[in-house]
Amino acid sequence: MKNLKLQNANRKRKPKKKIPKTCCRLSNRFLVLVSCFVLMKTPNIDGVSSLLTLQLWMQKYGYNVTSVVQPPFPGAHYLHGIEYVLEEVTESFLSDEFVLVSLDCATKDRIWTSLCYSRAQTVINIDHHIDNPHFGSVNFVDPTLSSTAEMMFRYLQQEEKSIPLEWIENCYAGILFDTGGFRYSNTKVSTFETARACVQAGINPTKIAQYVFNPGQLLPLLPCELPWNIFEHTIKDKCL
Ligand SMILES: [Mn+2]
Repeated sequence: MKNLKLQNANRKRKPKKKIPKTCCRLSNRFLVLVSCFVLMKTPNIDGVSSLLTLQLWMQKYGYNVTSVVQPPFPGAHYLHGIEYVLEEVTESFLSDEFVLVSLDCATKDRIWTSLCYSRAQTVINIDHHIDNPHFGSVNFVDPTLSSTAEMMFRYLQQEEKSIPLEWIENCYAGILFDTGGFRYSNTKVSTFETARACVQAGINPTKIAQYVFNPGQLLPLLPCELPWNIFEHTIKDKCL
């Protein structure tokens, strides 16, 4: 009986819309990915990590993707794909038709940058905030999940046969950040299930926790294409 209930719950969770297919249908292959602005000088790791994961995912399908993230990046330098992002874009850059994908933005007013939003013909809204008013042309909004990064991981699980470890590391960092290390009230049984799947896939939770909660304040901005193990000792020496 319990198993049946679980199966039904899982069936309910399955999204009707698929992210790559939706992008295909709406875009002439030019996508602009954006997240929200933050007042503090620390980056919103959930927004940036889910954006970068989607960027890597869409690049796999041959999309021309431009990602725009509010600087500074140092606190997010460890995320995979951060080397591709721009701080802002000009009006002339946005003169062609494009589809805007907004990640982790509770309202359209929080999108970085507002120019990207005002110039977009179509908006795909991917978010987990309960008060999200579904401002997109297409909306993927799931307030039952802890974070946009967790949403992204669930979509990847449903839509991809195998997920690169780098993408999972990004997602796990976002989940860890938004739950405050599994301490906030958005931490649910399902959050631990997702975290379990990430660890089972091979991520190193200790290492990612070091990056999320001690993001190398004293370290220079290191090139993120370096593999994780090159940083490990440096992080241990300087931060712990
Ligand atoms: Mn979030």
